[in-house]
Amino acid sequence: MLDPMAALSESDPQTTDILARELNRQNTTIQLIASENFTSPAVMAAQGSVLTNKYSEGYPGKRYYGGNLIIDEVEELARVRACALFGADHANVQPHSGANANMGAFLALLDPGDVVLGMRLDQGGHLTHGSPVNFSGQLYDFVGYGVDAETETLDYEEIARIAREAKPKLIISGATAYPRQIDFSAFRAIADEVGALLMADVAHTAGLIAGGAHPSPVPHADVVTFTTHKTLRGPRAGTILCREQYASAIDKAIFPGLQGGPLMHAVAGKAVAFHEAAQPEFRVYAAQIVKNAVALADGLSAEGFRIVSGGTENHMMMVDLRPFSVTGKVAQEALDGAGITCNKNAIPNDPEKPFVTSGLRLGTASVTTAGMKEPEMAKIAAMIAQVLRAVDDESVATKVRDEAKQICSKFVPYSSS
Ligand code: DSN
Repeated sequence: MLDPMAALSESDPQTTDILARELNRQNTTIQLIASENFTSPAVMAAQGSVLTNKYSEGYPGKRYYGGNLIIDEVEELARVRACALFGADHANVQPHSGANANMGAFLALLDPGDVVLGMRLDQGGHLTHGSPVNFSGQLYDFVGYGVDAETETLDYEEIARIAREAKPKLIISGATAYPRQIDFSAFRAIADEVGALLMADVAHTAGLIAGGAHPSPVPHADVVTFTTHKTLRGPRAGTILCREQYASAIDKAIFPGLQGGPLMHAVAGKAVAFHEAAQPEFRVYAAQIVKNAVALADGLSAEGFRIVSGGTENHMMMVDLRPFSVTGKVAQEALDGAGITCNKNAIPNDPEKPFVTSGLRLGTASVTTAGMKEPEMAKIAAMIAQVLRAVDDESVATKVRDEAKQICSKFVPYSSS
């Protein structure tokens, strides 16, 4: 039996040491980054397999190099499993990442200069939804929508008004920092009214959708993109789903349009992840992620934090830190020192610069994989409050770090280590 880790420790002690320390960090500190998760050893085995050795430009049955008969099976398996999991007509499982999946969708559906409507980055959208520093904002004419200033939720009437004015060729629904469910049927109605195509970027919620804990965009959107490593808990990569009429354009856009040889070890990891997400226990997992997010948001709210939009309906919450008079940057660093990993994040209409921010984005996919439930969320909320009430107090950081380690010792993501 191949044992890549044993081989590594024999041949390269330095790299082995780094991996061992990172494993220890993941096992002994609390992971609250909303876009992360602990993928399964089975997914990791696929990713660390001999499939990394193979060049497979093209698609199953139509490859440029020989020796792909077996590889074809794994890509077909991943494609069939993705379509079955999400009820889609077609899946392209080759995108190396979510950004590549989005770029592939744009290449397939748009010409440079076309008008696209997407959520603004400073309101919760993604870099690839038209930021001027990203290819999307440079190649296409993006118009942005945000959240309502009062409710901090999407205002579909306002989005419709902007769409009528901008007449986009494509509308993007989806976000990286939005704690509420998204009404894809409302987006479809807007797209139909203005004659636009509809793309849903569900990178964050793909696992919730697969597990029935968030509505699916598949019946409504022409194209759906997502990463496979967030709530879906698979390998670090991307996938595109689309209606049959766009299948050929999407496939051509990814290869040869955008990428060369696919990462077949990652494609195998996706096949494994789609299989895992189709199991009944994944539905229980997805529901628990949301329950944990609600519990964490409630706990933080009781501690005096302001939760953007008043709560959460998915795996994440946006925490306004201004009642504690700390910035996102200071809070992230203080929590890091106390064994709680999270990221600073702009909240809607944030007065601070993007590298400072007034907010934190917290997510519960990883802690839920580790087995934590509502009682642990209440403890974590109290620990976050203790640290952020005394960001310069090393004794508080030490006490909370010990507490985090103790909680993690009961909920170890990779217990065989
Ligand atoms: N970095 C991802 C996230 O944290 O949401 C988006 O690309």
